[in-house]
Amino acid sequence: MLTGINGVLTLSAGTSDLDVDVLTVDDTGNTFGGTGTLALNTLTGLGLANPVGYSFFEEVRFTLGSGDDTLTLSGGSAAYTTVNAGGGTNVVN
Ligand SMILES: [Ca+2]
Repeated sequence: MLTGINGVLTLSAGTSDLDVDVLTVDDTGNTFGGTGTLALNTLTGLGLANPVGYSFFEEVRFTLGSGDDTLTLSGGSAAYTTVNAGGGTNVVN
C-alpha cells in the first residue's frame, strides 16, 4: 500500500538504459481506490504524501487495489508499463 509513505522517496536503478530494471508498485492493500500519475521520473498520487522520484527503470508494473482507481500514464514515462488495476471501476489514461 502506498498510503503511509510520507517521506520523500527517490529510487535509482543505476545509470544504464541498456538493462531492464523493473519498478513494481503494489497498492493491492488499498480498498478505497485512488488517483495517480506516472510521469517521466515521478509517480504522484495513489495515497503518496509526496511524489516518488525514479530513474533508470525501464519497466514499471502496477498492481492496484479493489477500489475505483484512475491512473494516468503521461508522456515520457517508462518504456514498458503494465497495469493490473484490480477490482472496481478503473480508468487508465
Ligand atoms: Ca482498482
